[in-house]
Amino acid sequence: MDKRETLIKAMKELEEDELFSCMEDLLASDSDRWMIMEWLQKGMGEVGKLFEQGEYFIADLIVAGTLFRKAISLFPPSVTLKKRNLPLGRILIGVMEGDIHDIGKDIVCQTLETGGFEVIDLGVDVSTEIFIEAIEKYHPDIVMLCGLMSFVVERMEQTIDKLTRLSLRNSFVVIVGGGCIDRTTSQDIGADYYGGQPIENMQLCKKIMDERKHNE
Ligand code: B12
Repeated sequence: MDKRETLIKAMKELEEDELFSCMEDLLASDSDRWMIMEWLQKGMGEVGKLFEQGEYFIADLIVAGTLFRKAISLFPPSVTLKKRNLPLGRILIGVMEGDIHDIGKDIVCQTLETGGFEVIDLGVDVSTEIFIEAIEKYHPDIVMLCGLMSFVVERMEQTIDKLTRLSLRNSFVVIVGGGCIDRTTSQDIGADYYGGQPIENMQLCKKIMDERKHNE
């Protein structure tokens, strides 16, 4: 079995020793962190499938989440750019009400901060009202709505609608992301963009900020 298969299988089967020995080898060989992350995520997807099939229980999801976080904490710290005088832009981010999955959101935040953005993280289970209060308080350039549970797509749409009705919608760009949504649905619910994977999302944010500065 190659390293990719070993890592995915160890994540899927929640084999801690195997997972960390494989991580050690990959890090020692200077493998790309985004590639490792993708493999870990694939393993997480398999965990999700086993949960759906009734073979895994909620306790297994908790173990999977803990192992994933521990695995990615082994990456050497990224060179942070946030010490520059001005951040590239201000981003407000939160996981929609009813959803407490935050591993993906945290990776997105970390990537953005490393890339030089100021990130205001509202955490998980964030209601429309909390988003509105925070938007009025912080005046972000970009608002990111996140979720993994399918039902939160409707909440994303309701939140975007409410922001439009309050005439707040034009002052920032809305990006949606997380496993609950895809590009097509993001357009259906009135978001400006679908964020995709963290690096792609950061590049998108840089492009948005360039355009905003250009239009000032
Ligand atoms: C770990 C896990 C948990 C952990 C979460 C721990 C934590 N602190 O986050 C715990 C145990 C808490 C949990 C609970 C539950 N879970 Co759960 N969970 C998972 C699991 C296995 C992995 C999720 C994960 O962290 N993946 C790794 C991260 C890195 O990947 P990611 O989230 O996709 O993020 C990446 C991208 O999507 C993107 N991204 C993420 N967010 C954003 C945001 C933006 C703006 C952008 C641009 C990009 C972006 O970047 C990330 C990095 O690449 C998934 C299975 C799966 N296929 O995802 C199920 C899954 C999400 N859970 C599920 C369910 C059903 C539940 C529970 C209802 C179970 C229960 N009966 O109680 C509860 C719900 C709790 C709630 N109300 O939210 C279902 C959801 C079904 C659905 N579609 O609605 C899934 C899909 C499992 C399944 N197949 O059935 N879960």
